[in-house]
Amino acid sequence: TIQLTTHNGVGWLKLNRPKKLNALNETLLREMKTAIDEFEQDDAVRVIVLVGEGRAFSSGQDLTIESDADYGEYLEDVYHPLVRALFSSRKPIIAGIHGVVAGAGLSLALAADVRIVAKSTKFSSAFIKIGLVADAGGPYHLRRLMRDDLALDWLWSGSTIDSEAAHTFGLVTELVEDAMYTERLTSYAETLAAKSPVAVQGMKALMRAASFEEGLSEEIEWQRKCGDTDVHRQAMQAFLMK
Ligand code: LHQ
Repeated sequence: TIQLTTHNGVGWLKLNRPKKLNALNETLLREMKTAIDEFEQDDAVRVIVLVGEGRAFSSGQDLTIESDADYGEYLEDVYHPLVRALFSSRKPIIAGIHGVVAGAGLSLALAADVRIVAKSTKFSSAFIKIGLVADAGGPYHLRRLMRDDLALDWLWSGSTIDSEAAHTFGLVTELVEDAMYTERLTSYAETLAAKSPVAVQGMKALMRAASFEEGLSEEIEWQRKCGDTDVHRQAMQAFLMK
């Protein structure tokens, strides 16, 4: 239900249940978690990209789940290990979003570091329409990205918004014409993968620093490591030579 490929330093994780618009079932979610762990360990993967096969990124939780299941247990056991793996990954995670993104599919996309979005994408908060709260870390990430009142207004309404509105909300890193979307996503990911992995991962870590002082103390370590890379030394030499 997922498809993994590695090319030019990019690990592609494609949700692959196109007939169900990549609805998230237990098998798929567990496979995703394992894949993220594998990408994290694999030195050939410098950047992770999440995408969906077919006409959507993801329609959210597979609603053929038994409605008398204990959703709390399901979240704890199936979603939370995955969203923790995404949150704690040292590598950049890019969500490539097209078509439709709904419910828990939206939560996964919001867990990525950046979102490259095709213009025709529709964003659906979905949850309230079936009487549920937003889950899978979605509210946490929404709070970082957009105003609290607008986030609540959107989640309470359950409305579907277009990509321009999502961009205004702060949910979109880069909006791309549909015709250019795949090409742009690939070049974005491969360009990032070609940069110094220590500097790229360090930037991410420092953006996550819990406080000003923690940031300062962490940058000491990161800049020391970066200063000791060939990429840096060669770039300095090239600058001084010119
Ligand atoms: C689907 C789904 C789907 C199964 C399309 N499941 N089959 C919830 C529960 C428990 C615990 C954990 O957390 C959660 C969190 C959540 O994620 S709640 C939100 C769940 N998602 C939704 O409520 C969205 C449901 N889907 C839709 O509203 C529509 O399908 C959208 C607006 C996404 C797309 O509409 P259309 O473009 O008109 O496509 P479609 O509805 O015709 O769907 C195509 C097929 O995919 C269809 O199957 P079929 O066999 O009839 O061709 C759908 O049944 C299936 N599908 N979403 N979530």
